[in-house]
Amino acid sequence: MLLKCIRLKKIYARCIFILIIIVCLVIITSQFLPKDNQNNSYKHSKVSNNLSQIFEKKLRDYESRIIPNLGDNGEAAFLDGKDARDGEKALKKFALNTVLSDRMPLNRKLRDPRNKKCKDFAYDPKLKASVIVIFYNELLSVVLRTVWSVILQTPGKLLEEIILVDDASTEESLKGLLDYYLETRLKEHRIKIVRIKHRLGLIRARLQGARIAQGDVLIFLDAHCEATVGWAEPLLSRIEEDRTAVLVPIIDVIEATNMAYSTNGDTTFQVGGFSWSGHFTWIDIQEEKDKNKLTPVKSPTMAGGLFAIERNFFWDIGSYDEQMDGWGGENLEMSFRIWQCGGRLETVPCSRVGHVFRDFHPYSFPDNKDTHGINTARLAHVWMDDYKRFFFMHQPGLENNPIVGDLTHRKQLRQKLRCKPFKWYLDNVYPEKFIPDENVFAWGQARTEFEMCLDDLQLGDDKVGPLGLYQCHPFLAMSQYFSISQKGELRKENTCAEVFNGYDVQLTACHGHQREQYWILFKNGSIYNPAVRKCLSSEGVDNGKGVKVEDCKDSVYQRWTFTNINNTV
Ligand code: LR7
Ligand code: MN
Repeated sequence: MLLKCIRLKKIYARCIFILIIIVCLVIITSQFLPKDNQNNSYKHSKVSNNLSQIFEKKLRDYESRIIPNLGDNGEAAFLDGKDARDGEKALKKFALNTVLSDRMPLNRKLRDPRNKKCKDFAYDPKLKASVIVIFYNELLSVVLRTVWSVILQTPGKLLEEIILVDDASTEESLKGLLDYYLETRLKEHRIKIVRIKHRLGLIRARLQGARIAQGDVLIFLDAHCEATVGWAEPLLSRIEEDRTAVLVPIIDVIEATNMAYSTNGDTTFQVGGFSWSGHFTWIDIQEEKDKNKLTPVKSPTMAGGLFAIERNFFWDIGSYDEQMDGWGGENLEMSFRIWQCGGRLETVPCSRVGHVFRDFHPYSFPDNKDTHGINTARLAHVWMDDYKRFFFMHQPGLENNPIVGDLTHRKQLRQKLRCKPFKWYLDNVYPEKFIPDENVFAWGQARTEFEMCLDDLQLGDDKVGPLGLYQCHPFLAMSQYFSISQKGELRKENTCAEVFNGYDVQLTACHGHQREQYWILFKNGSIYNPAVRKCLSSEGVDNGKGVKVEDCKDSVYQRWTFTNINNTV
């Protein structure tokens, strides 16, 4: 009996001992567990005392290495010796000189890049902005410089909050250290952090930020931007005037090599266009009346990373396509949707923000999926009506591909909002956009009797190179798609055949002034260039080489047959 009692006591003691150990373990691990892993926390979480000391030391070390005034006024900055060499290496790895960024003050002062006359506008908006900055594995100093620039350049009464959205970064410094920085260095500012547990891609990450925003206006920024003086006022004022206006600042370049803030002068800027391959492009302002304007200018599309939109309007007009993954396409989707469904997109010349343009993505994508292609296929199906044919000529593999996903909701949205057709958009918003098979004299393959076709030889759309000759493909591929435009250009989307030195034929940017870019297609199939009084010829041209112009004669080498001829133009 006694023995039994002693044994029981021992068991009790053991149990209690184990219990105590478990409790201790729980307490210890909860101390050390990074708080941000626990939840999609909306307020940055308090950093524990132990970690505080570590972070404080890290930040002090970091701050002591900052070189005062480096990069001030947005001037190019340079480091010497090993730092310079490390910077070069970093540039290759991150597409950004991270070494330099880490040594530059986080609150560097930029010069005012605006046109002087912008100061004459007396903006006095009553609206407040929620600035939403999304990031995935960005450099901490670059993210913080973005935050600082917003704080320094936005009057307090116009700034409701800054919302940082961490799209499940794996970079350690963006976790507790960032929280600690905000808690200690930017305590008095309203900054929230949304921590996403599993990477959502930039589209859904922006949505997460928008969901908790409380300001009247949402302003989205990439996490490597610097706002400049007076950037917010004209955006908010314009939205106050018209809540359906979605606005883009002039996006200046922060050089990835030396962090210089560089502009294209203070009057010239471009607006957004698109290519049929589904990419955003910069285009010149077409209408004379809009050139050199300082008030908002119509823009057919936007780049996507930096824009302001009234918060309720953002939701009313369909926010984003939540089924878009990763990166890309959402900018054109939103651009088309805004115009087609009753809003407008404008560039605001008196608002300027710098953006670090990187040569490549310093991050990888889960599953290596072509999210840009898939997302663009989605938007093509929903918004582009029959004009999607051009996109799918570039991406035939995506046309009937289930990978594109279900589109029911987006199509319903388009109906619900009674959005206009894509043709309306082209006619009214972007009339200068070249449509390869509309209002043209001829289009398709231009073939000779020897089954050889004009071919761009895979020349990039912004490059200059020979107008080539290649075996005709059995189907109409984009590389062999040429048109004779109403203006008499022999062209592709943005490049036109031009005669050089009276002999050579090159594809080069269409300039619209005709001369050596002017061609006449005769009934007998000859393509004549009046400026040099010669005809396009394939005589003696090898497969994959450039065609030329020669004196016109009745020759099989000078006869071209287009797939389609339009007699009505
Ligand atoms: O999975 C990801 N999750 C993210 O949160 C991948 C990226 N991101 C973040 C990233 O950290 C960055 O802050 O998303 C932001 C944009 O990514 P970038 O900077 O790599 O994109 P980008 O500047 O090369 O690309 C442009 O096109 C994109 C298309 O999806 C987005 O719309 C970007 O916001 C957009 N950037 C701009 O418009 C800035 C001007 C550039 C131009 C032209
Ligand atoms: Mn960017």
